[in-house]
Amino acid sequence: MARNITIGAAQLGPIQKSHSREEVVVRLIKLLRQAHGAGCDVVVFPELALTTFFPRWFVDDITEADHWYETEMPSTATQPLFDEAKKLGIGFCLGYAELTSDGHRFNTQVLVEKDGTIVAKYRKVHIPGHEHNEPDRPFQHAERYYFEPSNEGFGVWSAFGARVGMMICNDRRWPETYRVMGLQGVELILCGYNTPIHYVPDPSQDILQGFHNALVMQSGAYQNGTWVVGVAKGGVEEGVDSLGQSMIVAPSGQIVAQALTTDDELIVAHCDMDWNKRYTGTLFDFDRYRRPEVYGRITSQRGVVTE
Ligand code: CDT
Repeated sequence: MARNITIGAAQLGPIQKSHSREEVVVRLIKLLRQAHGAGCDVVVFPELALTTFFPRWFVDDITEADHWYETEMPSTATQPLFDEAKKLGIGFCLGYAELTSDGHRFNTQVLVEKDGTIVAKYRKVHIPGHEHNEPDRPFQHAERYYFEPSNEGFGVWSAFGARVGMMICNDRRWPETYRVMGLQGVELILCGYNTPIHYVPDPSQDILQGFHNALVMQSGAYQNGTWVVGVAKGGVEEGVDSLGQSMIVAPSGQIVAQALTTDDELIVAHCDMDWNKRYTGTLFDFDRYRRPEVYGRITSQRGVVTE
């Protein structure tokens, strides 16, 4: 029997500083209903989908930023989203800033099944940007100040009748992210992102943002024979322009759906989870062809060693 999942990628346009969580949740529910109308089994929202991308500002006392974080999920503001999804029988994946009861700060995504149960929580592993205030920048990317990197790694869970994994934004640029999930039989990877077009350390990359976004997700999908769903918060947010181009990528590496705007926009694809086997059972039959005995440096070494 074919294992088809209809997936909605619910791109968001900008969320300004003045927008409340309640206002954002109204937008999320609108996209959720649209996804339900399109027959989606699951809808994927972006990274930090409840607030503006606050790491663009630095505050000397981090507790002044506490209001950007969720201390529980569902929270009071997001409960209507959880309730509506359960009522409609549609799953979802939602990114948010998490502040734990013992004071840890993570960039997190939650995966919710069609019956409303929380399947898994994923905390971002690769934290980009900088730790300290860099006042000469036009805007900060202080994720390394606001979030600690998760040591929990990349899990893969059973959901929607498939093997589902998660990654967040910068994780998608690292091949290890996909391979660790590929080795757990992942069939579908869900990823939210916020990618400013202007890359301050090397502006020559600005014009390539869309190319690099597609490049990493298409190659990650193909090399691991998995579906990849990348969902942006795009558009001009507090003066910073961010990439849209949300996309759904097949295990062949082909883009099967892509957003046309940088605003709230739903794209949908009917995804056959058995398509994966054409790749994982042939060219990328890991058990037959991989050579882990010569890949030791991948896990024993972090930076480049030339001698
Ligand atoms: N949110 C996130 O991880 N963004 C980064 C921006 C580049 S690093 C400043 C990304 O990899 O898209």
